[in-house]
Parts: sequence; C-alpha cells; structure tokens
Amino acid sequence: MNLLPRSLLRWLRLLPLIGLSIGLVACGSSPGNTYDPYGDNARRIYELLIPIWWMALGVFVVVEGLLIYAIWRFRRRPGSTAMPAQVHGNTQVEILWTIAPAIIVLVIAVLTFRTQAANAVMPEDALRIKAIGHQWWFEFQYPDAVADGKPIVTASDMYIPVGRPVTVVLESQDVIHNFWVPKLAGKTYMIPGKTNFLTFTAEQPGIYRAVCAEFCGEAHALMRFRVIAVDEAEFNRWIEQKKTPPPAPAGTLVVNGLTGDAARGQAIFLDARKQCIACHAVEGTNARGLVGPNLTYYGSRQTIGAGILPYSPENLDRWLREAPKLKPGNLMSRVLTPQWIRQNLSDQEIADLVAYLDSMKVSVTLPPER
Ligand code: HEC
Ligand SMILES: [Cu+2]
Repeated sequence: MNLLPRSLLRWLRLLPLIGLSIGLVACGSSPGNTYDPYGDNARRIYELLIPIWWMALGVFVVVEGLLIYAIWRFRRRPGSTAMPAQVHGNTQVEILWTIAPAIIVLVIAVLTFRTQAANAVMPEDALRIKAIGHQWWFEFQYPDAVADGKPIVTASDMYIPVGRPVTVVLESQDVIHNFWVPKLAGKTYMIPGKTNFLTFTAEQPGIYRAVCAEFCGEAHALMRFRVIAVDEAEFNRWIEQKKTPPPAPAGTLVVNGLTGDAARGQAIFLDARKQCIACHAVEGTNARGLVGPNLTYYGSRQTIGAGILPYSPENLDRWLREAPKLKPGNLMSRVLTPQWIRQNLSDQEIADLVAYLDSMKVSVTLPPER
C-alpha cells in the first residue's frame, strides 16, 4: 500500500518544475535585467511594460478561464451517447472578440507612441558621444572634447557623466549593429550610411553592461561594452587626462615570470614589421591605424577584446597569444594567425608589449557594478 494517496504523488512530481521556475525567475538580479532601470530612457520603457503586462495577464485569465470553463461544463458525461448540439458562428460573440482586442491594441499603441516621443527628445545641452559599431567592438568618440584637432577616442568603455543627458550618435563601419545598455536605454540600430540618435541620462553612478543586440557575424556574441557613469567632476577629470597623449613609457612589469620593459614594448609596437601600427593608433606616436581599437591609455581599460576578458596584464598576455582561440573570427587574427605569432613574437616581446600597453594609465575612481 502507498503511504501517500496517488493523486498527491502525482502533484509532488511537479515540484522540480516549480523549483526550476523559481530558480529561473531568481536570475532577475543579472546586469541585463530591464526590470531594474537606472536611466530615464530605460525607466520609460519599463513603465510602458508594466501596463502592457497587466493587460496581457487580463487577456490570459479571460481566455484561459473561458477555455477551462467550456472544457469542464461541456465535458462528456458517463452514459451520454448523444451527439452534442452542433453550432456554427455567433455574430454577437464575434463582434465582441473583434472589438475588444482592437481597443486593447489601440491603448497599447497610444501608450507606446507616448513613450517613443518622450524617449526621442534631444535636449540642446546634451553631451554628444559618437558610437561606431565595428565587427566586433564599439568605438567611442567625444566630439565635445577635442585635443590637437581630433576628438578623444576610445573603445569598449564608454564614460558618461551622471545626471546629464547624453546623446549617442550611432553609426556603423561595416554591417548593422545594435547599441543596447539594458539598464540605461532601449536598443537602437547602428546602420552603415545612416545616423541614428539615442538620448538617455544615467540616474546613478555605476558600471553598466552593454551588448550588440543585432546578429552581425561570427563574433557577434562576443561584442560587448560597458557604460561607466561617474559624477560630472570625475568625468571632466577623465576627459582632461585623455586630452594629453601618454608620456614616454618607462618601467617594467613582471608577466608570467618574464620581466617586460615598457620602453622596449613601445619600440616593438611601433616597428612596422610587427604589424600593430597597421591597425592600431596610440596618440602621441606614429601609430595611426584605424582598423582596430585606439589603444591610447589602454592600461585603464576595464576589459579586453570587447568585453570578453576582464582587464589584467595576465589576460592581455593571453589575448596577444590566443586571440584566435579566445575570439574566433576576430579581424586581428586574420593577420596575427597562431603561426604568425609563433614566428614573429617571442615570449619576451609579448611581455614587453604588455608592459608598454599596461603602462599607459589615466586615474579614475570607478563606480560600483550594477
Ligand atoms: C589586421 C589588423 C590588426 C593588427 C595587425 C593588429 N591588431 Fe590588434 N586588434 C585588431 C582588431 C580588429 C581588434 C579588435 C578585435 C575584436 O575585439 O574583435 C584588435 C584588438 C586588439 C587588442 C584588444 C583591444 C581592446 O579594445 O580590448 C589589443 C590589446 C591589440 N589588438 C593589440 C595588438 C598588438 C600589440 C598588435 C601587434 C602585435 C596588434 N594588435 C596587431 C586589429 C589588428
Ligand atoms: Cu554587432
């Protein structure tokens, strides 16, 4: 004999499923959570989502309720053999279920247009930042902060001031990308040959994760960036430091047991045979390549390879050796193939390059991760 009635046992079998659902819902604290906005743009989208969510719940309850009621009320009863009454159509019901959804959709449309209009406002005093999508990394230019006739340029870390509207001018170098900072602003396309605009204000200091949200080729899933929102004074301090090119490199750094020399690293970096300057720029040197990210003050970056590794000299060493494996398809590895690296960069040269790139630093006080 069973200890528990059969029907109860059957319900118990649902427990793992319920546990799994609760577990998945608990993923809510992730950095991509749009239910936890920290910016006005994302907050408006969130505030649009909530009424739509309730309307959807209402539709669900009414439709499923009617369905369950019909199944129960008109179920086959024991002993009944007769065919149920066969009906076709009911004009009143059909009018009702055409008009009711139309009204719901209309309400959603009005709410959506209101949100879109509010999010499209571009205040005159907004800070402009140009964001350019590349396969597979994001470039950021600060046209309001010009040094030596050129805007400050960086990649993967987008610094913004807290509490001040930022208008991101979105462009693409190659294919269609999509700029998405889930906790700050809605997705916006970066389209080659067309300029889009996205305005938002970060309400609190923080490091916000962001991604490319449009499939753009082999390494699309490894195309990330961070928005680093700091208070206005700190932001201006960052800008001012970036306006001056890095000083002549000096000092050494121990990476994986080898002592890298920053000055020697710079010489390797600038040596045309080592290829780096064909694709990378560093302000104040004759490295002016535009294919890859601008590496000025690289030592202050938060990540390596468009967000795939946290920044550290050890990870930079890994990137220079294993980029083809760490980020399959990346455009640097078309030239720096595993074989090319083996033949052209010794362990010592890699240590020197790491020491050089790591030596270029600006000082910033980082806000918390959100
Ligand atoms: C063919 C062009 C090309 C050459 C040559 C090249 N790179 Fe790159 N590099 C790139 C591209 C493109 C990326 C971005 C890859 C990605 O994230 O998808 C990159 C990324 C990097 C990064 C990471 C940048 C970031 O934003 O995190 C570093 C560091 C780097 N390269 C250093 C070097 C060094 C040092 C050399 C010379 C030994 C070199 N590169 C040669 C194109 C090149
Ligand atoms: Cu992309």
